[in-house]
Amino acid sequence: MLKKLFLLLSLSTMLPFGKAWLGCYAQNSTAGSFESTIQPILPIPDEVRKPNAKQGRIEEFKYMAHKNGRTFQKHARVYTPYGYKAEDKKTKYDVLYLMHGGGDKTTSFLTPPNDWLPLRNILDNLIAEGKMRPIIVVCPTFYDDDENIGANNMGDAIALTRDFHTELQNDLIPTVEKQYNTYLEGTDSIAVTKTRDHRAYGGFSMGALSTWYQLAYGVNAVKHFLPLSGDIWAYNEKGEKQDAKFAAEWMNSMLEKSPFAHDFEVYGYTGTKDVAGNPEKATIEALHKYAPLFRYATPDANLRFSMKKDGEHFYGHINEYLYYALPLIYKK
Ligand code: FER
Repeated sequence: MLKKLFLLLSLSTMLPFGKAWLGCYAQNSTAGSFESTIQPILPIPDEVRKPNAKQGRIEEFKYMAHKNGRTFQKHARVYTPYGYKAEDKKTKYDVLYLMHGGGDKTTSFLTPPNDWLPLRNILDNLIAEGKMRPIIVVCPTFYDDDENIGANNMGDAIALTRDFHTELQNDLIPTVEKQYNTYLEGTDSIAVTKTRDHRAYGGFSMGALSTWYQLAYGVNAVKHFLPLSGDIWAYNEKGEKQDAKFAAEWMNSMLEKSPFAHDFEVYGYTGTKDVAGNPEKATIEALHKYAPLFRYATPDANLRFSMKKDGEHFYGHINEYLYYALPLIYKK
């Protein structure tokens, strides 16, 4: 039985890589600028950067959160695809939750500055071109709300990302998935678990950390995971951050407790010039080596990983990763 883990204020340690790992890379690298174990990676087509005529909508969604004996209002951004009709209750949609990075907010993924590759254009274009099923995207915040970001330091952010799975399960999923046309029937944990195949969770940087913690603590609620530029932060009982091997073994021991230990999938992405690049690579390598519940580079893989050459730590590149990943999860 694993002792309770404590979280510390510290950034990830860079770890060296063995030859076997690099060999695995060379084998899977492609002519494009993106190394992948998933599929050949082509440059992002220019059309995808432009708005499609068939555009989805982005709305503000308000809900009540319950935390540490407090009840308070929070909000999230919700993308509904082109053609979504609130009154058509028979057409149901899968839901992707996307968590922002440290110091960011609910608008960071869906409405970033215009010069970044906008996620909404990617979604509109992939859906209009028939490359993926239409889905609903929900962008919440692990902070108490967008307004209080400045009140939280990095130490808070680690605890907030670790604990967000409780709010997702108890407050956000039951409200947002009842308001919108999704597969959720009922609001209790059994109803949430029953529909986990229709739910994905991803995030950037500290949002990627929240994704790893969602996998560790909340795999019963979610099946598909997208850690984008972030590694697993795991700690010993003294609160000291441990290496990737420890983190991988910790993750495996957490998953072993779930009936869904054999029913989840991870799509990890990062970039070679990203501060999280080597740390996430080390995490994936360690999961492959030390976490038997993860199958990497096998025909039945549930762990996939790609690195964009020269990819950096910002949403413009992160959104490119979603362009590749979403059609894999939401096959037509
Ligand atoms: C990482 C590198 C950087 C990571 C998170 C960060 C969870 C976050 C940095 C920041 O918010 O300043 O590997 O993994």
